[in-house]
Amino acid sequence: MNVLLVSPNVESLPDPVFPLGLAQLSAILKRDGINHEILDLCFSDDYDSSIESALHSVDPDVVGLSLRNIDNVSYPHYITYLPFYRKVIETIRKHGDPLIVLGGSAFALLPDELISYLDADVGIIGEGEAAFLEFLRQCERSSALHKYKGSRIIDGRHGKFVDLDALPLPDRTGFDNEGYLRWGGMGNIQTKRGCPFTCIYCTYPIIEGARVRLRNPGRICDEIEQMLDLGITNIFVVDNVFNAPIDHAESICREIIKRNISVSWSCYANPRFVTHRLIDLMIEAGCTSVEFGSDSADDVMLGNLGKNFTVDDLRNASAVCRDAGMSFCHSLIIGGPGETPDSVHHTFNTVNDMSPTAVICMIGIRIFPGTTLSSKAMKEGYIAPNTDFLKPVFYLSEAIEHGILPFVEQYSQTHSNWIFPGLNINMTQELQKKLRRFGVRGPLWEYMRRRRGFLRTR
Ligand code: B12
Ligand code: SF4
Repeated sequence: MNVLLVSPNVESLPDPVFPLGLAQLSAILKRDGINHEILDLCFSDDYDSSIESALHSVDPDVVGLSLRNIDNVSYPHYITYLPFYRKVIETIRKHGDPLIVLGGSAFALLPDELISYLDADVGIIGEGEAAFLEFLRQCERSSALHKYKGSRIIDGRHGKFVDLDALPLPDRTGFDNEGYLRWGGMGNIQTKRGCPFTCIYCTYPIIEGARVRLRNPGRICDEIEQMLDLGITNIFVVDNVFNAPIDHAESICREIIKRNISVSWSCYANPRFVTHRLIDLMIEAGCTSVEFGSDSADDVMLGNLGKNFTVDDLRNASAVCRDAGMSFCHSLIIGGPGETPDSVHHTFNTVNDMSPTAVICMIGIRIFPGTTLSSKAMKEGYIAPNTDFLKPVFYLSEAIEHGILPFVEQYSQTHSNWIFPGLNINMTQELQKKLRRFGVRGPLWEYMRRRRGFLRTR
């Protein structure tokens, strides 16, 4: 049995992102002796010929496509990746007749819609490690692969979450690690899966489950050491929230310090679980920045969005980071249910007073089925029951709908450390390339305060 694992994610903003899920699947296939190769289209400058030559060299029975993003969830200038995925599949079909299997976070969000839009054979929802392997074993036993043709969905989430410590470490050897470090500024690692919190718009519990499963700090450090051997010196921790549970976060830092590992890293954090002790440990372990999933700095809006912290928690977390000298960023989502011009002004002023290194501000919330926001929007008549979610649909409170874009355009002119991805304000592809060319590593927002001076010197 020959397998080709494909990453068709060519998005380069905010950075090209290493396909960690595929590296994890590659490790599983290697462990079980299944012959496979990787085709990562991220840095290809001729997609058709990259696909053609991979098919020629592997002659795959099965092609596994890792679908990470549906669209860039950014309003108003959104990008959808689906036509590109369709083109990739069409090109594969032009050169052979392998079974096409879909998986990845994007697939988990819209499985029925994607399998039919992309005309694939099989789709696996959830963690691929157990379900994909089981499927390949079935294929091996069956002499007639064609019986799997025709859209079939396997739900890999049915109570069978994998034991993370029983997994082999991700196999990064078939990938362009140097390219990701140079142009993406970092590699990535996962220290847990699952999120127990209940933010109304969030898809993460659908993708990873609500039960938190932790990895052993020793295994995590083994993986970091392996990454350092590959030259990956800067890492993003992809956990939804790194610092909850707080004792797990502390144990990881202690293990990095104990082993004297020299690595720079950054992560997402929840402001409710920030203490001086944790932030000091994180800095000692090489952490250079944290990104808070704050969403708002208005207590009513935090409640409406289902957040489990208050504006006081945000103030405290910001003060702790400032005191310790840790770069920090607040990620905001403006326009949720109940948002008004007053709550927007309050949020902007309050966040500014916290003196963050940067702010990443999204306008409108991309609605996905299965979330509380989706049911609410349907109940309010904001979206119809037969809404086509393949197209980006955004929730934007009526009270701010008309004034918000001119307001942020104007605001950004005097706040150069505020990034508005949906409007390409203060972070563009040109700026990103420029900074990476100078060897800048880590999340680029870390450089927002220094940016002006940095560019002036050129
Ligand atoms: C960390 C993260 C980021 C970081 C990444 C940093 C880094 N250097 O790694 C940053 C901040 C840069 C980022 C940016 C973006 N992100 Co993001 N991100 C995530 C997050 C939280 C984790 C992703 C991850 O690494 N998971 C760990 C790996 C191991 O899991 P995995 O890839 O899903 O793989 C598993 C399964 O999916 C499956 N699987 C994977 N491939 C395959 C293939 C087959 C054949 C099979 C069977 C199974 C399978 O098995 C794997 C192992 O269990 C997810 C949310 C989430 N919880 O998944 C969002 C998420 C992936 N991001 C999302 C989006 C939209 C974006 C952006 C477009 C946002 C923006 N406008 O900037 C950009 C795109 C960047 C890019 N170049 O692609 C969306 C994608 C879905 C969607 N809505 O379209 C997600 C799901 C969040 C959401 N809003 O719903 N992101
Ligand atoms: S937004 Fe973050 S904290 Fe809230 S449910 Fe999603 S992953 Fe969990």
